[in-house]
Amino acid sequence: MTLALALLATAALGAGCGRSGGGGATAAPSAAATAPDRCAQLAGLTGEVSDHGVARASGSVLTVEAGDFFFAPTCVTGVQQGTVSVTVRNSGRILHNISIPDQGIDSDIEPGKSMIVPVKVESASVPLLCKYHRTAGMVGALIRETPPK
Ligand SMILES: [Cu+2]
Repeated sequence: MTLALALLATAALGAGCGRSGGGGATAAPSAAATAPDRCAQLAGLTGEVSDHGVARASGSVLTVEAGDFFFAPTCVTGVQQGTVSVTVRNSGRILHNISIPDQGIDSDIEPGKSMIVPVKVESASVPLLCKYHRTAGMVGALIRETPPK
């Protein structure tokens, strides 16, 4: 199932690069359809991903919304290397959590509250998750700025 979706995603991305997209073949808006695939692929996210899009970091200010049951944006691209401060705001109606196990980050966030989490961005992609709703696809990632070649 997951593999099939990934293959579909790849095919959709390939089609999106050309201008041949006739539209109407699928009900989903093309932007929404391609962004999550790209996000999951870039970040190497596996399993269920409740995708709420890709957004670029604006300087060192990163804000991620934790909703029921997703992170939005799900992938933040262009994140500076080093330690960044990520503001996670729980816009949902229930308790959520921001966890980055590799970095010992595991913080609960009450509904309506925000939390600023210092995150080390060294690798190309730093996956994050809500430990309570991971299986519901409440995952995301910070994707490092690609160094100029
Ligand atoms: Cu959650």
